[in-house]
Amino acid sequence: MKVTTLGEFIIERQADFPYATGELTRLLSDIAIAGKIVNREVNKAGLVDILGAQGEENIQGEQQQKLDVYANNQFISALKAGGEVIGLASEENEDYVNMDGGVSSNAKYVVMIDPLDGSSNIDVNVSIGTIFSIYRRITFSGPATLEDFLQKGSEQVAAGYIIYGSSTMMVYTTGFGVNGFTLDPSIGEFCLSHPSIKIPQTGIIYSINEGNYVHFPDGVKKYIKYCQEEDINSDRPYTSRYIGSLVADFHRNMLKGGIYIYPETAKSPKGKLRLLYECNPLAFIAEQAGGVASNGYKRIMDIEAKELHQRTPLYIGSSDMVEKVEGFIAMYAEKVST
Ligand code: AHM
Ligand code: MG
Repeated sequence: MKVTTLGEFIIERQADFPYATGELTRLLSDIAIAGKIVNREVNKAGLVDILGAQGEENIQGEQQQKLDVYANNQFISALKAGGEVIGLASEENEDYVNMDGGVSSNAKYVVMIDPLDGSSNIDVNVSIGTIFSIYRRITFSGPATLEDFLQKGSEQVAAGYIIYGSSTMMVYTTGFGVNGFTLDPSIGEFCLSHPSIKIPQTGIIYSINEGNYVHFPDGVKKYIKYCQEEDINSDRPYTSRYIGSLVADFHRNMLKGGIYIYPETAKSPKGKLRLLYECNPLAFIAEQAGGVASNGYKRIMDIEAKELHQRTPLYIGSSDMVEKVEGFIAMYAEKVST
């Protein structure tokens, strides 16, 4: 059987766009190469002295792990050298990194990235991921400015993730469906393994950190009880699966059908996850695969971004399931207001 590599696939796709310049193709290839390098380090994390905390906190006040820092540096240097990116914002940097000057002077894209999400799982050999989001800059020249980064998710040109799991995969969309590529370590190439991914319209998996139950909004509490009730017609009770690694939880639910929820809580009224480099890119992928991504009230990709590290509640996955929980949230909100 003929194997299609990621490189071949993006070049074949580019041929459908006669005016394409190849810049996005090169940018995606740079991300894939940096991903392979990060994968190599993740795979040998138990072997070398790379495990454990770096001893510094990032802008969110969380402990940075050595591999977070390593991954951040890899993606920044690959994209700087590639010359297609004018600026990059990362979960690991308080401010965005400007890349103007040199090979990037005429670059038209900005990238937002979570270089290693779920990093608390590194030390215990659980799947982690890289999430990225690509926009066209909206300013015309010179260095990137904050407004280039604060675009709505609906303006994304491409988005994707790399999951470092039992195998390593890159999944991405440019707005024409979602395709997944599994890394074949013997040839060092991502190979097309999951063409045209579609999220089942409904599923039987719900993923949420139930330890926070007492802090959840009432609509979410009621939805969880609904998931746990017995009903043969709708296959309930559903199955609860929560890894605590967003990419892995999302990936499983996309392939099998399910919902991932990180709601606002009494402790974190804006939720935990970040809009620009965690929620928007996964929302773009979810929608392209036929799913839904919401903050409980509205589409994630319609949210106005006001700051780089903005947080939002996230309800994402199979359309019927996200709509169901939105219904519970709306029902409770009505009861409160009447
Ligand atoms: P991180 O960006 O600091 O790694 O945190 C994001 C992670 C997600 O991968 C995961 O879904 C979530 O945080 C888990 O949070 P919690 O431990 O509160 O359930
Ligand atoms: Mg993260």
